[in-house]
Amino acid sequence: MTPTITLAKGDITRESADAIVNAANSSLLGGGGVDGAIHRRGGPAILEECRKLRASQYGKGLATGQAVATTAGDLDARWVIHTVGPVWRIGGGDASLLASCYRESLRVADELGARTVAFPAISTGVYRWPMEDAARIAVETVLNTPTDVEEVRFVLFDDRAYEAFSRQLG
Ligand code: AR6
Repeated sequence: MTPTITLAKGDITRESADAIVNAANSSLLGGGGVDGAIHRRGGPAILEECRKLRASQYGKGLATGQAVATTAGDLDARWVIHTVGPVWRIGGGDASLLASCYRESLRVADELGARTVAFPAISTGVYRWPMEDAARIAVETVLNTPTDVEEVRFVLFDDRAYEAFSRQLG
């Protein structure tokens, strides 16, 4: 099935969904941007599970393009799915890894039985991926990934991001 794609503007930590995706880093131990906001509002239970994941399966950290779930703590969701986007460097970035973030997050969502999943615009902040290109990869990947997820909601922090995603759906 192809999920219905919806767009929302604002803070993803205010959303209600089965799963909220976090644009994390490979340490899984928090950071700025969405990651910081999710840990702040979600509370310490998320970090506690992240630490356990580091101590068990992910001693070397979570690889770029991969995804793993924890509790959502105090967020209005059942799970947070952490994924690590690729960094945009001068000259470009590995688009297949950015696509992989969306694909792997949906795979994890399917394993959990999540039906609604909220995504931020992965890699478009600290990791500097150009918004227009990131929006294209995000929308194309979701539309081309078989999943039981019924709704994918892109939660965009500002007008620029919202408009870039709107153009992809237009
Ligand atoms: N809700 C929705 N979107 C947000 C929010 C929010 N609360 N806050 C920021 N954004 P970023 P990245 C937007 O930097 O580029 C962290 O330190 C933001 O405007 O959060 O994947 C991690 O620990 C941008 O469009 O993630 C990593 O080290 C988008 O979310 C690194 O940043 C992604 O920006 C990951 O960098």
